[in-house]
Amino acid sequence: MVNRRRFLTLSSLAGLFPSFSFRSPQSPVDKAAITHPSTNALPASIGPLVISTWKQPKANAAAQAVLDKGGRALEAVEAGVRVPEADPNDMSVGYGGRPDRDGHVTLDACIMDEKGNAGSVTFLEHIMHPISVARAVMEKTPHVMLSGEGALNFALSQGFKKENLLTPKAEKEWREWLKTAKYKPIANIERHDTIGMLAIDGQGNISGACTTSGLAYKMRGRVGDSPIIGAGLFVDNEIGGACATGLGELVMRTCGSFLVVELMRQGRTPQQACEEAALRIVKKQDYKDIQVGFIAVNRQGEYGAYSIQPGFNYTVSQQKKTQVTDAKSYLK
Ligand code: SD4
Repeated sequence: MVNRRRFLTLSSLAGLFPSFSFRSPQSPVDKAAITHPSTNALPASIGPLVISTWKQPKANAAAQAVLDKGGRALEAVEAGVRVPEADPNDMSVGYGGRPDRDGHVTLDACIMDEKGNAGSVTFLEHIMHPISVARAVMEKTPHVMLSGEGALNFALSQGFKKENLLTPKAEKEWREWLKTAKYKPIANIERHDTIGMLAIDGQGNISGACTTSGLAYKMRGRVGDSPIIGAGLFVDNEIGGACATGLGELVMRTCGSFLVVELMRQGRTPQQACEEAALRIVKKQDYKDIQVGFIAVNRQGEYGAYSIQPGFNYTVSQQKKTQVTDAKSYLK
């Protein structure tokens, strides 16, 4: 009976779509449809483009400087996100980041290139540029992700310097927080600056980077979405790239950035894909006081952004112009 019903559904679909062919799960993949990423150059007119989460004109400028000299998108995103990593006033990333509830600054970062290579570090302490350690994981180890002590030891073996990342300002705020120690993230009040950055270079190749100190006053050992390939960042050179920011737990549960890229693969524009991924979260999870934002770019150089709460913005640099734009949001 079930089989008959399934057969009827399939045959009526076939009637509606004469060119529709049914593929059994065992069917071989259509190899002709697979293109090699490096053969997929963009039309030159699209030109280099950089898009970042939040207000990041300095980071975008550093990325653009690399692209203007003909550099790779991978070099550009690394150079770009290193700017907030070294900025003590950016309290969601790298040096000066807010610590965990025990007063330790622990960092998460990942990077992905146009060939689908990926590198990531999680729960990394004492290293100012986790994005460069993530790149070294990608390029110099057979692994994708290193964590905690192992990530630190690897970084030191690569010549990275051990530093104290807790600034007096971040320590003072943390000690203030300790007086009540109520842990509850509040959308856009606990200021977010986590940077996710996507770039398209002059060759039409796409890369992305994401780096953060994670949620302020998180439990020790907590890792968010930002260093997780497919959650905080995903790039597929044949389609485009996406980054997420906000409460990582909600992004991880929905494989947010991977979802955005897959929705673009199915034909959504970057804007539609960001909206649909955010709606997926809204539909399944308690989002009322919680922020999640997505940015995305496709191979045609179209981009989009969307968030659950108002207050999310993003920075685009293209043809020597940089613009910060408020993203559309689900709640008004
Ligand atoms: C996290 N997604 O650790 C990060 C936080 C963030 O801007 O994006 N802050 O969950």
